[in-house]
Amino acid sequence: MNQSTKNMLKACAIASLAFTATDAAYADTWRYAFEEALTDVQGVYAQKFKEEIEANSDHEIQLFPYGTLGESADIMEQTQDGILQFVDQSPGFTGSLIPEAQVFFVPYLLPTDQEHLARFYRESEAINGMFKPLYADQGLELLNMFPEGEVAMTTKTPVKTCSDLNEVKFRVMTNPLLVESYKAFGATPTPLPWGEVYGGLQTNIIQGQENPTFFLYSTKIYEVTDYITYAGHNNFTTAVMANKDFYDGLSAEDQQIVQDAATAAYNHTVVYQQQAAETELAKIVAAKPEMVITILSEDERSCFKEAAAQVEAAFIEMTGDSGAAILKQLKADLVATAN
Ligand code: 6CS
Repeated sequence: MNQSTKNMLKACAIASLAFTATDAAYADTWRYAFEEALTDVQGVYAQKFKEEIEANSDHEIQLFPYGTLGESADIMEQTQDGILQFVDQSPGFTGSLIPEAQVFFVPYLLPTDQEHLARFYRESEAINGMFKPLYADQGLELLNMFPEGEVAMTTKTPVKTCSDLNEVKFRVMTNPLLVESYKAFGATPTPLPWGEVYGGLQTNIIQGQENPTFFLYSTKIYEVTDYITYAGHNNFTTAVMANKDFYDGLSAEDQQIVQDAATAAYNHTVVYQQQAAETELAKIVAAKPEMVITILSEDERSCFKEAAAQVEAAFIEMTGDSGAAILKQLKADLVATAN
């Protein structure tokens, strides 16, 4: 299918959604789009959310996995416009809309311990208190943020230290702080939507990217890179939200059903994703035994850790008092949920 046919089909799909969504507040089919496949972590959350809503109400959830309605930026726009009722968009993309959401890209801010992370996202005041009004300002009701696993760098050449990233065009999600981060790591950051990553690596337009392990397997990124490197510098954060006008228009009972479904989906997903990194890494090794997998030593991580201070300063510069307050609270929340 050529690009103009694809664009036309997408336009038709969106037009038909818009047509049937005129009474979204009263309809009992709610549309939910996310950035991954049905079997990926966001899909696991979405399926549980759907199961809970449908078990506890007469409403139906229609799921739109990655690619069915466009890129991450497209599904956010459709949610803000009220065409979709729910969306999962990661701060990696939301950072350009809500600059404070870039806090999740300060390297080494988040721990790698997944149980700590599961407590942190559930209980954090920064997430559940301070971020809510920032999302609300963009017409979004923030329901949950949750972890998808430690991110690994995948490259065509070995990475043992920052200087190995010199001249590497490294794909990042489209937010300015991630660009700062990979600049500080010594690479040439290249912001791109997800759909351009596999082809970009295949044609050598880019030579590296980062993502959690399960995604490296499910999207076959291991086919177009030869080295997987864990520096412990970040965990992938994602967020689920509703269109705020739609949410505010629900009855108190329906709002409670949505909140309960979000809690159930969260609890289900944090358990699921804890084992995903290990099982999916084993699948990569089985599919490509020559893949070189490296966990950097403390020594090897030192230049990445040193770069973190520069990225944190850039975050404060970009977001001012509001970002500084969120960062401070988030650090306190991490300490409070440590055990
Ligand atoms: O790197 C990305 O763009 C994608 N990574 C994940 C794990 N989920 C969705 C996102 O589009």
